[in-house]
Amino acid sequence: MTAQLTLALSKGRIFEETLPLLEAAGIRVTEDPEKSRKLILATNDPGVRVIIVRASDVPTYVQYGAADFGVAGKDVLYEHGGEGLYQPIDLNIAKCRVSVAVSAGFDYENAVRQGARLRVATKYTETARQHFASKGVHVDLIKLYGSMELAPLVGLSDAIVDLVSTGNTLRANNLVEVEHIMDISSRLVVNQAALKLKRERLQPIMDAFERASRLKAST
Ligand code: PRT
Ligand code: MG
Repeated sequence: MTAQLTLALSKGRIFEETLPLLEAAGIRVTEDPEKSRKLILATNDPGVRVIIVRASDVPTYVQYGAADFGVAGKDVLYEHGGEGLYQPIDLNIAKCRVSVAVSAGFDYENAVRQGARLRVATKYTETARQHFASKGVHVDLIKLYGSMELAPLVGLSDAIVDLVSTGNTLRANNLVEVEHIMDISSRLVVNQAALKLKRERLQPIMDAFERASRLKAST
């Protein structure tokens, strides 16, 4: 009997951008998470199933072994801490950056120079805490779960720390990017026990992902 593998993915860009990598491993997901309400999806391979979870929950499912492997952004992994996770491959997908942004009229440089205490709204409190600590900037962090771009517009905060890809969302809300904190892409994460116990099943998939993502990086 061969072991069953469970892969944790989030709906949306991570699911979409992981499909070609799965394809390279000969795995096709036979249901569309945008159309179905099912949270457990079958594949053409009876030994592999996909579970659909919130992007920020992927590391947790894999850490506890409820999923053997998963795909998560470095933004999410950084906040989670990576405990219990083996992170073998940078998949080069779902790329963006974490930045500091402020309202167009706010003089960020000056506020920092003056040593002002800044109010910063973000979902990424750990990333933000480290960033501002390393710059010696004092901040009050306000934890949000979404729509960070709104916070400076209504006076909740002076700045936000958020993901930026095209910059369209910032522009549409009259915000400007004032600092680039880090580049983001998604990584394959594997449960450490599963890596030992199910290596025979996991290794060929990991190899296919590695090849496909290297190809993608070079184009
Ligand atoms: O939506 P939900 O609250 O369930 O979770 P999530 O927002 O974390 O999930 P999802 O699927 O939106 O994002 C999953 C992962 O994709 C993130 O953890 C990142 O690693 C990666 N990623 C890549 C992005 C983006 N690009 C991105 N642009 N995640 C979010 N965005 C958002 C960003 O937060 C901002 O609101 O898109 C907006 C900015 O985009 P631009 O193109 O207007 O700059
Ligand atoms: Mg989202």
